[in-house]
This record gives sequence, structure tokens and C-alpha cells, in this order.
Amino acid sequence: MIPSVVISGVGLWTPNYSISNEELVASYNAWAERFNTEHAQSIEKGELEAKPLSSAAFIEKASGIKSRYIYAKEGALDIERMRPLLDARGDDDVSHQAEMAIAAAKKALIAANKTAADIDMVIVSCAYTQRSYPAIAIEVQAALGIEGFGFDMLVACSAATFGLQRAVDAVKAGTSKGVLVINPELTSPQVNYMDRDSHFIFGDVATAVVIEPSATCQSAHSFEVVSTKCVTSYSNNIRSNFGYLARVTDEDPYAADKLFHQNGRKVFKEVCPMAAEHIEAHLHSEGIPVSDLKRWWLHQANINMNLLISKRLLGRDATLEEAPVVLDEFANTASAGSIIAFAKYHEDLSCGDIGVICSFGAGYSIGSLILRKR
Ligand code: CO8
Repeated sequence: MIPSVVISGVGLWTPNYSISNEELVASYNAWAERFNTEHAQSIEKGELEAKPLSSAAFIEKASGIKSRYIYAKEGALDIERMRPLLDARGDDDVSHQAEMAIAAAKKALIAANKTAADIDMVIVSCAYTQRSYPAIAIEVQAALGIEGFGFDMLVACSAATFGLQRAVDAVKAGTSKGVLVINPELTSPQVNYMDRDSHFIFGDVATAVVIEPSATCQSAHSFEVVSTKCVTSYSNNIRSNFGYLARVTDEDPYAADKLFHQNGRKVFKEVCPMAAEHIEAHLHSEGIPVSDLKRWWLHQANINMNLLISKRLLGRDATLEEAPVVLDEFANTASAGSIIAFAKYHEDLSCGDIGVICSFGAGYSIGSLILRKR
């Protein structure tokens, strides 16, 4: 018989530093004004475009973001640098991303009332890994003393939900007794702090989730995974061309196209209906009316996207209780956003309540899990 599978624990690790919109805008504007002064002649001749100024009020209104956490604050606001400064670590030191992942994983294990001995599969799933091999997941597995195997997955904003689907399938198939799915989203090294359109969007964070058969679950707050659904549809509207080929193509590794860039308006227009249809179809396939959903743990990219998606399905704005928002404090944390919302807002639900975790983003990629509180 196929076992029923549960989320038995979730962990959230938050960096020590944060940057408010005001701090971010002051730094960008100082950099832009200096650029415009230094290049005044070229700008006047039309050879260069002047850098437009940013505004904290625009950022909050357009996105709902007020602040973001950052793994290393030094350098990010320095107009001589405009990118964070991280210490380079040796091969025998714990890597930055593993450090974040381990911190979140430990919290998830405690929440699930589990130890390393209960886990035999580690998936590190996120928008970027800091190296190709050895996998960050294997480094985390070793640090936590887990026997079994681990691997990394990259699915941009849907990395968490796609990783969770892999975990659920593995437990159902009997190839794993317990899985840690970890999302160490170290986004700040890929943010272009010299681009007004995107400098405000991302924050750093790590989340982790324990997946196991319901038969072994000892957690006070667990959710049966009713079903999962993932879909991708190719789009260039959210893209980063950073990659290992840069060394041999002789391209500038600092060029803007090597960092996160997007056509934000197109993304907004195309992804909202896709996400709404995806959630509706997923619920429909399980015979669950939208009105039965008690909680929507939605991807946290933009408050207006979330309002639009829930309005399309409910015919009205979702309340903050129905569709919690963490964007104001965390900004867009790539795949971790919906898991942060789940981590902060799940304990109040009652037995039998149904909720949906849904991610949407680059790829395009959309992933959802329908959950029932036990
Ligand atoms: N300050 C002041 N004005 C600004 C600023 C600013 N900071 N930025 C833009 N403006 C201006 C624009 O220049 C524009 O001016 P004009 O009308 O004169 O051309 C005006 O404001 C409106 O600009 P936009 O059309 O760009 O503004 P929007 O209202 O569309 O809002 C958003 C911009 C917030 C970006 C919005 O389009 C949005 O949220 N779109 C969806 C984005 C999204 O969901 N992206 C997903 C990306 S995340 C993902 O998939 C994961 C990738 C992997 C992780 C990457 C980690 C680094």
C-alpha cells in the first residue's frame, strides 16, 4: 500500500543583517548621482543614458517590500562596491550556503521531533548553488551525520515545491524513510544593486522541511500531503546568464546580463493567470472547491501578484489570514517565500483544514502542494 506522507517539521533561518528600503535607496541614489555627474558629457551627447533615481515609496507600492535580510551586509551599500563582500572559504571550511542550510535543517528536525538517524535523503533545492560539486546537499548531509544520500536541485522560485514533490514521491515509493528538503536562498550575490528596476527585489534566507510517512510522524503540527503538481513552460522573461561557460566565452562576469534581470511587467501579466489556473486545476483534480481552502501559502514575489491570483479564484481579495504576506519583512526570497509563509502561519489551523503551498517564477515554473492538517 502507498503510505500517506506528511510534512512534519519546518525550519526558518534568518540572517543577522537587514536592509530597509530607505537604506537601499539612499545607497543606489548616491551611486546614480555620482555616475550621472561623472558621465555628464556623454549623457548630454546621448552616448549614455542617465541613471534614474529610485524611491522607497515606489518600491513599497509596486511590490509590498519594506525590507530584506542579507547574509553579508558589508559592501552591498558601499557605492564603491555595490555588492556584498563575503569571506572566501577554504575547501575544508563549511561553505556559506551549507552554513545557512544546516541552520534551517536543525530547526526543521527539532520541529519534526526527529534526529539525523530518521533521515536518509537530503535535497538542497534553490535558485543558485555556490558551486557545482560536491553537492551542497552532500556537505550538509555529512555535517548533520545523516546516512543515505543527497543531491542539489535548481528550479529558481519553484525549487522548494519541486524539491518537496521529489521528497513526497520518494517516501511514497519506499526509497526514503525521511527527507530533508532545504532551501538556502543566498540571492544577494546575484542582485544588481546598480539597477533601479531590480535592486530592491531579493533577500537572503534559508528554509527546511521534513517529509516522512505519517506512520512515523511524532510532530504536534503535521500536514498530510494530499497531492503535488508541478509544471514548467519556457520563458526568457526572468533570466540570469551567469554560468561556468563565462570563463571560455571571455564575457565580462560582472555584466548586467550575468545577474538577475527580468521583464517584470510581462512576468506579472503572464504568471498570475498561469498560477491561478494551476491552483484551480490542482484543487479540482482532488475534488476540493476553492472556497474550502483555509490557507494560501503563496510564493512571495509581489503583493499585487498574490492579491490578483487569490482574487481571480475567490472573486474577492483574500484576507491576510487566508493568504499571509511575509514580503514586507523578507522581500522575494526565491523558492523560500512560500515556505516562510508556511513556517510562520500554520500552527493555528485545525484538524482537517486544507491549505495550498504554491510557487511561481523563473522558467516559468509553478509548483503546488495541497495539505491537510492532521
Ligand atoms: N524606483 C522608482 N521608480 C521605479 C523603480 C524604482 N526602484 N523601478 C522602476 N521604476 C519605474 C519604472 O522605470 C517605470 O517607469 P516608466 O513608467 O516611466 O517606464 C515605472 O516605475 C513602472 O515600472 P515597472 O513597470 O517596472 O513597475 P511595476 O509596477 O511593473 O513593478 C515589479 C515592478 C515590482 C518588478 C513588478 O513588475 C513585478 O513584481 N513583477 C513580477 C516580478 C516577479 O515575480 N518576478 C519573479 C522574479 S523571482 C524568480 O523567478 C526567481 C529568480 C531566481 C532568484 C533570483 C535571485 C537574485
